[in-house]
Amino acid sequence: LERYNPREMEPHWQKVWDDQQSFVVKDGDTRERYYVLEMFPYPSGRIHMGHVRNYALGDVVARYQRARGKNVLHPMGWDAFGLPAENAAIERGMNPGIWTRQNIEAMRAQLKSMGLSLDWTREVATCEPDYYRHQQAMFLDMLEAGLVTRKQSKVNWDPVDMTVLANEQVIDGKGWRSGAPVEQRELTQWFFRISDFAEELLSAIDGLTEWPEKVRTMQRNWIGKSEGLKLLFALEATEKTATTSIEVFTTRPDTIFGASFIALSPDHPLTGELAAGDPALAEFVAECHRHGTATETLEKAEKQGYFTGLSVAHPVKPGQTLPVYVANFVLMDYGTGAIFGSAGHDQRDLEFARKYGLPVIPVVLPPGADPQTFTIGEEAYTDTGTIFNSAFLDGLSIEEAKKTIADHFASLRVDGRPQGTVEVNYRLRDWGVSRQRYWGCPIPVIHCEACGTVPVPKKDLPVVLPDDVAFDKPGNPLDHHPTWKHVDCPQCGRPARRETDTMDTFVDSSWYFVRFTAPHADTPTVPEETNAWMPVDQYIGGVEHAILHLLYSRFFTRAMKITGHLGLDEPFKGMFTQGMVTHETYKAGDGRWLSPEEVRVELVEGERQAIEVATGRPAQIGSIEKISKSKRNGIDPDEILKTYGADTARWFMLSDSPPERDVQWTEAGVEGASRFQQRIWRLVGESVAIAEQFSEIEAGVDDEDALALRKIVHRAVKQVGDDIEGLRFNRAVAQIYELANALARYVGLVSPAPAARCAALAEGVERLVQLIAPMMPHLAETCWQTLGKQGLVCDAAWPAVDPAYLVDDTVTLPVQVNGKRRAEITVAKGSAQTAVEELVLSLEPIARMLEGKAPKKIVVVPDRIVNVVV
Ligand code: ANZ
Ligand code: ZN
Repeated sequence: LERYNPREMEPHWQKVWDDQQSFVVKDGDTRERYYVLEMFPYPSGRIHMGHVRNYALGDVVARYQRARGKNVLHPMGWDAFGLPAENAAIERGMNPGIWTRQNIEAMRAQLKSMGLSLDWTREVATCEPDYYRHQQAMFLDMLEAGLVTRKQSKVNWDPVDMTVLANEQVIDGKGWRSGAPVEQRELTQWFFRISDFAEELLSAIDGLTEWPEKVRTMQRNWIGKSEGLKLLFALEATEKTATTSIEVFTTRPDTIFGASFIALSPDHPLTGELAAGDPALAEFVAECHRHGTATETLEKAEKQGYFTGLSVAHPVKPGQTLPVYVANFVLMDYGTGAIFGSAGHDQRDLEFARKYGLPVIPVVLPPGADPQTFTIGEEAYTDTGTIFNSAFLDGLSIEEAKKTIADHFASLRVDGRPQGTVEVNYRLRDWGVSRQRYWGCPIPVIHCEACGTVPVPKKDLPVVLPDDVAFDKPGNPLDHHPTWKHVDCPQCGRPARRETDTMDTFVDSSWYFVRFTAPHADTPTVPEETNAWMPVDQYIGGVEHAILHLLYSRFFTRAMKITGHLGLDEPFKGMFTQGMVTHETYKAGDGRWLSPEEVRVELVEGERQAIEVATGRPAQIGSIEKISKSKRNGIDPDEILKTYGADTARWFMLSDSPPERDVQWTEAGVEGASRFQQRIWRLVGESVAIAEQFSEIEAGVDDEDALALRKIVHRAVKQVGDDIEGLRFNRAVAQIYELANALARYVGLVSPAPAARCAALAEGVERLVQLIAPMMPHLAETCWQTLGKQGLVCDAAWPAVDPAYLVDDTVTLPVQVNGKRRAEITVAKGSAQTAVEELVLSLEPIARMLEGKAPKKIVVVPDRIVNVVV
């Protein structure tokens, strides 16, 4: 038998699937629908190993659900707008559109060579006017529905890239690409009002039962609900301002007796007022603005304060006052933009107090601690305990104290208002979608001096990005374009200016999964079609998208519902986040990182030793790391696909570790997968050869070995199905390995053999081929054909399981002839009557007694006894 040749067979089957449109959703298919989706890729130019893993996982689900008789939607597209295309344009002088479309071509070919069961007729690319015109239409609908606002806001400004950065793009206070220190600027921007949905997005998480708990927690934390108190502090009389009180937001009013200062945000109105008459304060504020707005940045930055000279009355210690500072760690857009500091029980407050010599008064006593001796050292005490040093709160728990103090302040008045009011706050901010960039979806509005902001009439959509743009100047090429932004106002007809901001690419990816349900429609969705497919039954992707992409998609789905495009709230029923692909790292003696191709790993006295191929010198084998450019430990999927074929790569991705964990790519692992592929091929060849010795395989009666094999086979079918449904692909793979082993052992046993044995083998091999089909689809098709089966295995129904074979125990039945015990048989518990009868008649002692005659009667008491009457 010849070796299996994936290089020949994989393109062959890919063409067959293509020609037969095997994975195209058919009109009028009324079977139960199943929508499986993997996160669509950014067309960077080449697929990476993370894609291989993601798409291998999704394809198993898709092919399995097809085999289960579902009408499966499994589409693919391109998240095609974004900064890298623009940077490539700048570096190579190439239009971002050309660069992107070339990359899509190349990557589509790569994905096709993976043999994924995708419906390519539904492909969408977010950079095509055919896609983004619908996004523009929905933007207008959202604008009308009050889901969009335009407001001044502070942004992270990258002075080198000349763009606004999302908080996630600010790393250690620097732009993620330029590395330049980020500044703060005020700009008028477009926002989606996601914060109005904070409570709804939070409470609906409870219903997402098919999501990983980890992701649900990340979503909850991001929304960041906190319940606390708004508290008014009366200012001591001063010349510096007419303001008479400061309002703070606190989640820990129970620590009020430990208060030692008030701090205002640098952007607080009162700060601004004071700074106008205090140049040193103005300079302090300016210094604060030289840092990014990212919370992370602020948290890491050293705590800085400026004493305003003002003070407030201590609200629970008559006659005492608290100094008012401006502090860099107080954000204007959270709570009220002002806090009271309780240094004993908040780390930031503690650092601040220590730095400015303010008192540290502990008011929460840890369980079992001695109130006489308990002090705060380097760390604030933030755990549970009993309130002390707090007059009427003494002895209460934190929760009790919170209630008591809330009631206390509710009944007092400052400036004619209740001094304390209960308040819920969310960390979730409105979603700023404006980007001062070319390669994105144009925001469809026009600014007119007379009419203000005017929506582009829907009949004028799409607002198409111009192709002829220049990147010779920093900033947004749409701004510098000679004609594009100059238009007439749709309302008054006077010369007006197009909005040159484009949308955040997270908008594009917030509804692509919806578009796949009606990718060619003239409207964003076709409600009957869309609602029939949605929600996505199983979504699979990287955990790096577990927060923003999913949250924005959940919001956008709601926005689409409100604007009449969709009939549901939650877009993803099942969510799965896969682990990363890792690889060993290698370093040359001089510290250079070496790529896996540049080293050869040998066994030297039982130890693995890397040798740099070019120099022949030993290299160091480093730690196992996520594949990255900087460590040069990348593996090019193209090389793997060429060398081993798609099935091997897919098999290895599925086999090695649970899909939610990281998988380490190793040569040895891939080699093993490749050997297994050949083993299956040999097994199929052997079983065909054995079958050929019998012109016709009749069912016959299984003997003990055949029965044992049937059990293994049916159990494997059951468990592989269960494991795939539970997304435990590595366990499914392990089951298949075991099945292959059992079949190989049986081949040794069976030849030459009675027909029944061959039938058991034939069934086993056929099932094996069906079980590997979702994972190694090309090999499976080849085997299917070799076995002489009709049609394609990708169209074959998932094999049925005979529950009789799943019964764990066998039973041994005494066999009587005319009431006298003559023999015994061992059968699976609950075996069918006829199967038992046949088996009994084939027993040697019984056959001898019958002397070729048929018995008068056989009585089978299931699982008990067999009586033959002659
Ligand atoms: C006094 C206090 C004492 C606080 C204590 C904490 C511990 P979460 O849970 O995230 O909502 N805070 C309020 N507004 C702020 C702002 N704009 N910028 C920075 N910090 C702000 O956090 C609420 C707590 O964060 C509030 O409770 C407040 O400090 C601070 F032992 O008030 B706390
Ligand atoms: Zn006008």
